[in-house]
Amino acid sequence: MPTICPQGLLAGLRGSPKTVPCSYLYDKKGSELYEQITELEEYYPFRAEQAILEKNADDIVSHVPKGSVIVELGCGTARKTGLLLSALIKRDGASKFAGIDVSASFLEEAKTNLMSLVTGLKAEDIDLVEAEYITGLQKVRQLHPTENLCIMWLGSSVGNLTNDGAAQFFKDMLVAAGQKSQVFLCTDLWKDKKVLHAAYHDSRGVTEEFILNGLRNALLSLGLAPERLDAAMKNWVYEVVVSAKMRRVEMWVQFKEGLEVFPGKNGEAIRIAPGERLLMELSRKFTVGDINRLASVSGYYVQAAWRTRQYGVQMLLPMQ
Ligand code: AVI
Repeated sequence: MPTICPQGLLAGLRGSPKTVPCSYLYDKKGSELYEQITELEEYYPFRAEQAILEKNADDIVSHVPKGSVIVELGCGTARKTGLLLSALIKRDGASKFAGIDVSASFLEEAKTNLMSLVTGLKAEDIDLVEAEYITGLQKVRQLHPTENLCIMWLGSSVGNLTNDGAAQFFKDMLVAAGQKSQVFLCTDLWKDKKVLHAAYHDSRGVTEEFILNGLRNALLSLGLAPERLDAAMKNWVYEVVVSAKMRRVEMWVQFKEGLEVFPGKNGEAIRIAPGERLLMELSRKFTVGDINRLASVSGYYVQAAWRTRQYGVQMLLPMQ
């Protein structure tokens, strides 16, 4: 999870359409709601990824050179990572892991989970790096100057970046990790619009609560009083748009009544007009062509892939 960035928020709220950085979605309540989302009937990506990892763990790790360090971006509680670490330990007798996350408590939880889930994993083979992803990768590279780094990015989180944002991120990753690295990238695939809509507009309203909570966090951080916010929230309407043209799900909030926010003490007013819609999150859904293009524009190629009709995981290697 990226850290809160007030400049990013102000820039987003002054843009058109207005946007909010996704970091505001993941406070304590937001992280708990996201965990609930992963268990929803309609939210298939979590289970689709898990099924591929369970079925193919041995084959996937056959593409990871012996002695590699498994690095996980945004490891959270590392619920799925254990599958690949166990497969590596079965093959090599040992495995090294470095988790990168901005939350110290998630990192500790990840370590506890992995130690109980993965037989044979040693505490001294686990590094916990509390940092943003790229800074964290630089630190892991310093800790392991010569080893191959297998960078795991699970959960299709790449889908929450724009096309250009993702390409830049992959380029930065390559600079930070160097040529002796590989990326294990998980991506949700483009599919039936109804399935996508339901996944982000679930019948229990958990995703709606997650998105509205993120917007509340953002406006709270600008100094809006909690009581005023709670009253204003009654006029917010959650909307999901599935765009076939952009191959993405867009999560919007429409304001039935306008709202004026003065950031800080003397900040220039931000005005949200009645009826205006604010883009809270986008979740891109990929085709195989999209994945190949993302890899090639950022200096990688797809070495191997494991895909179902719903979901894809792939191993990317730097082009030499
Ligand atoms: C974290 N990320 C990949 C989730 C997704 O599916 O885009 C976030 C999410 N937002 C609403 N539901 C899930």
